[in-house]
Amino acid sequence: MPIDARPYPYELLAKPPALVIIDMQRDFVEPGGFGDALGNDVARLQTCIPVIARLLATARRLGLPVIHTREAHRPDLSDCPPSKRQRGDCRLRIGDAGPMGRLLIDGEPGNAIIEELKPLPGEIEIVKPGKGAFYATPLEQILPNLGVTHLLLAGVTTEVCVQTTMREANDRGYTCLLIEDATESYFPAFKQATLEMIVAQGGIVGWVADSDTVIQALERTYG
Ligand code: C5J
Repeated sequence: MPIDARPYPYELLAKPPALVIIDMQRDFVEPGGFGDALGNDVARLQTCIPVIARLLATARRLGLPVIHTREAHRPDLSDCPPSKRQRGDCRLRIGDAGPMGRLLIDGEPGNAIIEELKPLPGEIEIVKPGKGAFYATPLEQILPNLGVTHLLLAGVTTEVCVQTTMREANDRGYTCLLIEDATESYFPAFKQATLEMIVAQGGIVGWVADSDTVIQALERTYG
């Protein structure tokens, strides 16, 4: 049963797609984190939390593989290029101490995935030093082991880590769909532009659909 998507229906196979939830961590969605230090209005990102929570509950109930990602650097910053740390004109930089611990550092309270979307034991959590989830991570080995060919993407931010990951996956042959109300950006125009870029030219990067449509199709197909 296909998902009614743009630019045309997205086929669901007998083997279910994986739900990939990008960087739903306190550092991006809560005041006092990395996103806030860069001068963004983090409240904008919070609107997609209940949507992703519904998708996550559906994926768990239907037995879809779930992959969470988290942008993080080692405490010694050995995996953080100086060019990334120096970027921007911010009060606090990656590795500096903020109200939720050191910004964007693995193991700090502010780097954790938010409580509402916390991974269950056994779910895969990819810790990534870059914007894309394939760069310097084991994701490239994990997906073939799961037998997954199709990815449903959600998370933040649409035009940075979500789009980078979707493009990386598309180049590796994965058939990707971005769930449009399950992703958000600090910049509404960038979100909209990303959605349009993905579906342009016959779906040059993949497909886009809303969460109700995705959930209904998943329930009909795998329920
Ligand atoms: C950013 C992300 N925006 N998760 N990271 O730096 O999109």
